[in-house]
Parts: sequence; structure tokens; C-alpha cells
Amino acid sequence: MALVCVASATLFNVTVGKDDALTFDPSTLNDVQTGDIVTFTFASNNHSVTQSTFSKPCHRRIRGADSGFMPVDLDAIKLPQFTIHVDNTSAPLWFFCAQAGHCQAGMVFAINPTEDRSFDDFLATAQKSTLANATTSASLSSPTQSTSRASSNSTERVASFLAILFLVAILCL
Ligand SMILES: [Cu+2]
Repeated sequence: MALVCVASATLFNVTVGKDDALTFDPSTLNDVQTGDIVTFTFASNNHSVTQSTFSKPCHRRIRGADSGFMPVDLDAIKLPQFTIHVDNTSAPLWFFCAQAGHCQAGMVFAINPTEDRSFDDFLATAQKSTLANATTSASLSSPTQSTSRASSNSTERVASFLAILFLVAILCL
């Protein structure tokens, strides 16, 4: 019963650094619903998937999701993965690779971009970002952002997983 309900979450797959390129493939996901799950597979190099904001594509978002760097051995048999449980889709979610220069090279990713806040605009802002700011850690200057966040650390991931289970339990009753 519970398993049937869990299966209603949609699973999305994104490849990071496919064919040694500085890309997320695909670079956008649309129609992602709360409760859906996005799994990033790191295919090359040493990338990250790090949550940012629309206006600052190459800055880590405070308390945003962050895989950290995911180095991939040249002869890797099992590629590293990072999973995000999307727990709020009231606004688009924005991400970049935190490796120096990669964001500026266009290594950015979006969930549910809109016409107003499009992937193309996000990408253009990323490409104009100054490199010096690429790895700036959280400055506590803008706590007023809306809280449309994907989960961040493992504790929060567990928490949102439990939240999903809880929702599923309610839906199944
Ligand atoms: Cu990268």
C-alpha cells in the first residue's frame, strides 16, 4: 500500500559533466512537483550541484542544497550520485556547479523555470558573473529570500524524506 503511494513521486535523472562537458544534462526540468526526486549522477571531472538564486547564479544559497564536490575517478565503475527531494515548488529552483569558473562557463541548472525567470536569463547572468565571487561562501546579507528550497545536508534530506513518508502516510489513509 505505502509502496504504491510512494511510486507516485516522479523520479528525474540529471547527468553532471556528461562527456567531460561543463553541463547539466538536461539543463532544466519542468513540471516538477513537490515530493518529486531528482538524482544527479556525476560522470566526470570534479563538479558539484549547488543551489543558488536567480539573481546570483554563482553564489551558494544560504541553507540551500549542496552536494559538495564529487570527484570522479577516470576508471570509475560506480559514478557518485546526489539526490534532492524537492519539498517546495512554489518558485523555480536554481543551481550551479561551484568548481571555479564552471558557473561562468554556463554550468547551471534550473527546476521549473518560468517565462519571467527563464533559464536563458539565469544562464546569461551566470556568464556575466565575476570569477572572484564564484566560491564565496554564504554571506548572511540576504535572509529574506523565499524558502522554496530543496533539501540541503543529509540531516535535512532525512527530514524531508520523513516528511514525504508522512505525507504519503496521510495520503494513503
Ligand atoms: Cu563543474
